[in-house]
Amino acid sequence: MAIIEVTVPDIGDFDEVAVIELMVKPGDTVRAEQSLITVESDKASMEIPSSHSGVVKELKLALGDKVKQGSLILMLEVAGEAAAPAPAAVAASAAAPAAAVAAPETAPAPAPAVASGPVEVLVPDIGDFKDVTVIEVMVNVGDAIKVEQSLITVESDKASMEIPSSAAGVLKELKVKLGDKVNIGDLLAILEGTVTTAAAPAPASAPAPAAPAAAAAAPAQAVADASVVAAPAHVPTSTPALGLPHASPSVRKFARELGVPLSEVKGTGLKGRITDADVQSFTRSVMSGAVQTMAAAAQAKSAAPSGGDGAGLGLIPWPKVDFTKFGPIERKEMSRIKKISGANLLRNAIMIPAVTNHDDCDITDLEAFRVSTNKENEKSGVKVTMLAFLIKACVAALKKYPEFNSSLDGDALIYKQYFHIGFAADTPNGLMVPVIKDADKKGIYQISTEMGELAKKARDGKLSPAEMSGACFTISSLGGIGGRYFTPIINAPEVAILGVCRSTIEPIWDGKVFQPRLMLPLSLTWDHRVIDGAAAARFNVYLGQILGDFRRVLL
Ligand code: CAO
Repeated sequence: MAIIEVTVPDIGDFDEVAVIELMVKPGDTVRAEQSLITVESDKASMEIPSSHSGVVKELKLALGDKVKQGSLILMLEVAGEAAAPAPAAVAASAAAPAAAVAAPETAPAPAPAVASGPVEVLVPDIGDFKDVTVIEVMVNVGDAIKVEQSLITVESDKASMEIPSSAAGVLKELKVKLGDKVNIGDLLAILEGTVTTAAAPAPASAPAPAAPAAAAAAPAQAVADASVVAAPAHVPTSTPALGLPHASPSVRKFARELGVPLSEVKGTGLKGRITDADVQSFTRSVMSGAVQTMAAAAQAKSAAPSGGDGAGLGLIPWPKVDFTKFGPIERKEMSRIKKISGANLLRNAIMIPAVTNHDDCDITDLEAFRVSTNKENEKSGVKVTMLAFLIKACVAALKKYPEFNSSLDGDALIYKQYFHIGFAADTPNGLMVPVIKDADKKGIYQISTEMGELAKKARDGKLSPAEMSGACFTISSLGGIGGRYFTPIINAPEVAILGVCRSTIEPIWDGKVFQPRLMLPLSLTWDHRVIDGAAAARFNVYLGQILGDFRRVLL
């Protein structure tokens, strides 16, 4: 073990930028390239990654501190004697956005060129960044644009930055929209009227190589022709930020994942900066009905006159009732697990077009086999459960119908070639879903044993994140409790979940007489974007056939 200093890598000409977020604390284990802090100038923010993997021993800076290249971030305990140097790629990627922003500070003031439009404004050199996403469009067609006025904000997973206009004029056409991916040289906007462009600084004065200024890249001829100019990467520190809520890229990403409109979140961080905790507390307020998003309020308003007929997602506010008017009450905060699972369940219920198929399957023979096996094994102590058989049967069905073992990734499907099965466990603190990894490679005894251990850990609140992650498909069994059918909610990004209720003896017609058979009710919920109704029915039928006669797995 060795203790090393982790310092701010080369972040271009960025000097004295403020630390606006600490993303790790002493005792945390960090990976190389994991973000440690976020720094921000008035136009760009970026996350500074760790050069090594290790355990954080001591943080050497605080919120609000100003840092530059070489500033000490923290002390890290790393494996081995000597510390390897920071990987070049890490420093380079951290340096890229800063370089693009700060580069032209060293360029001499260019003489403006005047032309009559139209003029194309291109994306300037934004360092090593490729395919960055447009997360904000800051201007509208018809706006009078000033030179260096910010037009859009782009964001990678590590940094966000505003892209300014290289020219002044009236915005005739915007060539990008929210969510587009852009690269250097892409057409951003067309200006018209009398267009003043920032002239290219002499190439010799452009700082190289980490920070090639875009303005330097704009060919002088193009300026003279008044046809194409790249927006300068230069962002004057005096230009105020326009409208974009203050938050780091990771907070923005988090908010986007939860569908939280950042513009409505009050920041409690340094200088009103929005933190992860602010996004979480906003989500909680919306969930509890204490706060309504503007979009929901607007929709509710527009839906109200027609009687709230469900147009769009026009939700009326959550009812606010003074329960004490009706009788004595006690208020109790929900557990942390309930709050977290509640947010996930809500998203999954709203975002997935889910359908549930109900079916019954005959487990008379399987239950007889299970009971006799448990009798034989009474001394060994391993109790075989129905759920273990269900897990094995589901693995067989997932193999036969692989789309049930997939996840949506944009317009593509990821087919998993492993079979990790989650099972819902009822705990005093709320619902948890431990995962049996590689269930296809394990026998019924091993699955039963692991399930018992995981369920105990869940009840004791001792499950690790790894033991709850990676599931391909989930089973929710209420068989030990009762009930007939229910409609389980899919655990995204999985695409299906099996609900199981209590088996009962039913009279089943065998063609001649009614036979008493033990029937297990199954409720399969599936994502209709991925799975068709016919496939779902086939999956359930096949599952029933296997549970009816496990020898079918061998066919
Ligand atoms: N039909 C009839 N009896 C059943 C059955 C079924 N489908 N499934 C289980 N049983 C029986 C068991 O055989 C056991 O009986 P014995 O004690 O006589 O052997 C008894 O019910 C209790 O079983 P169990 O629930 O303790 O064990 P399990 O393996 O079936 O389930 C676990 C384990 C962790 C899944 C379960 O304890 C649990 O937490 N279930 C709740 C899951 C849940 O909350 N789902 C809802 C999610 S959606 O909100």
